[in-house]
Amino acid sequence: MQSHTVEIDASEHPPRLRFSADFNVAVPFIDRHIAEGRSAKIAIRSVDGDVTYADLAANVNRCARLLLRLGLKRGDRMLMVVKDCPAFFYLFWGAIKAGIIPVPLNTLLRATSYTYMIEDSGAAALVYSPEFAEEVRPAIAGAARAPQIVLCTEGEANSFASLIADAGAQFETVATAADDDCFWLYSSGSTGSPKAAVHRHRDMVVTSQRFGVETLGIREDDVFYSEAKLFFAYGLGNNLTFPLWVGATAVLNGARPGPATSFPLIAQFRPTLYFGVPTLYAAYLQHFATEKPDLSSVRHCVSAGEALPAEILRRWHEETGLWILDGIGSTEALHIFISNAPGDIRPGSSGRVVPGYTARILDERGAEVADGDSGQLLISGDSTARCYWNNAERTARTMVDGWLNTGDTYRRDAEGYYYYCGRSDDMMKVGGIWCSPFEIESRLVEHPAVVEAAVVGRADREDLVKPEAFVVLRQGQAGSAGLAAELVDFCRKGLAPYKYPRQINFVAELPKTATGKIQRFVLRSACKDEPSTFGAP
Ligand code: 3UK
Repeated sequence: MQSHTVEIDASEHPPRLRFSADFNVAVPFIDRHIAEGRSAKIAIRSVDGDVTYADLAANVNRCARLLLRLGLKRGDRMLMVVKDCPAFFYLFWGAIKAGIIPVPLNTLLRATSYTYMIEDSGAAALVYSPEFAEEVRPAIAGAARAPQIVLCTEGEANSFASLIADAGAQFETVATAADDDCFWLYSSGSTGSPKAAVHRHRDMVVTSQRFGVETLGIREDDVFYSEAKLFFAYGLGNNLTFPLWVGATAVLNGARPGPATSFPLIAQFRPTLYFGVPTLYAAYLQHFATEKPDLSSVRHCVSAGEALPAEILRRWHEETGLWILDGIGSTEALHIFISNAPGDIRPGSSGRVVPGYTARILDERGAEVADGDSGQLLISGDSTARCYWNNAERTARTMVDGWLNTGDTYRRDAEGYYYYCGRSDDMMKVGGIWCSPFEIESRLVEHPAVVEAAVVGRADREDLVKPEAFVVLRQGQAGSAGLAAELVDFCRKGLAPYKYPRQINFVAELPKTATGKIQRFVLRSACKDEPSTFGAP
């Protein structure tokens, strides 16, 4: 077997994947397309122009050369605070080709979160898009140990764009193995500090093949469009991994997703595969009254990140004639491991187990539950993270004997369809993005009027979860709509912009256990029947 190749043995079901001894995943995803004659094919499209497979391969090589020339070494971490643009591809794949570990970060975060990740990762380099300078620069200044190399992607002398222009386009791939560490992705923790899932070279092959090819049926003539950004595992799979696995085309949106930016892209580039999140499907349905995009190019719509309410699926089908395939994935599993499939859709269900993965639902004692009963969902498969970086305790709790505890409560019916029943911790998904109640509470109590706060998720009219706060005010402070608006604004300024309570309830005290722990479940049930005091503006 040649180096850096993967054989797919279709005589077995699911087909077996065999990796060569030397295996650097940048070769099958980037260089293979040149060898297979796709040099002139367009790999990436955006409003800034097209990038062919030949340009992509050359720029990946230039990036790999540049990173080594700047002094980075094999195994070093390179943080990326980069918007969806071709440079994201060059950096991510260029680093991998050179044996450097790229770590894409959520671009919506604030400086304190970046400081934490700089310190936690011990990163040797950080690359950022100029749009995020305002949070990234103070984050570096505030870190106990700053990365030795800091690069802006464009717009200044010595930016990444100007430096790679001068680099040669040839590069000798650094030899790695399929099981070697390849890239990391941070995921939020319930206590507020994020943890990095360490992924291997093989993992992107597994997700592309198992979910991409074998479940969704992705093909070379597909055009991919993902509303979820590349820094999310969901977006990374949808728009960076899957298209490059089958030699297809990705459409990038460098701006915030929404009708104003997405609809023109859909009209211009006519995607065949559309990847959204429930909150956006719901928002677009609202928007259809005024404007409706031409979705006639789309073969399949996919949804993940949070459960897709059956009603949104029904209305989307009514309005567009298209079904949405809901699937559950995670940063730790890298992509979707239970999913609905074309021609096999159960509204309100996450679907069935994706080929190559195994799922178990366990009760509190660790025994498998009967069909119809709910319990903890565990999965195993070849794309799951090796560990969390620098967090043995968390790794031991979440990843046991090859099984990944998802933290989700699920039930399975007799036909093998899985139904989401909620989280087993206090974490919530807002618009498909993790939101820690603890983080919002910590921000609220920084406000001079607030003594204590508790945040829980509340389902809105569309059945999508939004954070709601219960706030105890300092003596002499009176709750008012004005103060509620001020607290919301205070959260929006200090936290990632989506992490703010949509409702504020002023209460005299919070329900607590004998040991003083907030009983969020009491507040959650209160949410169900009582109207809220003050809505967010
Ligand atoms: C929740 C869902 C119900 C669930 C992701 C596709 O969301 C992704 O990764 P994250 O690490 O979050 C994982 C958690 O999100 N969840 C995701 N999808 C669904 N709950 N129905 C769904 N369809 O709590 C899960 O544990 O941000 C999604 C691909 C890759 C991903 N990383």
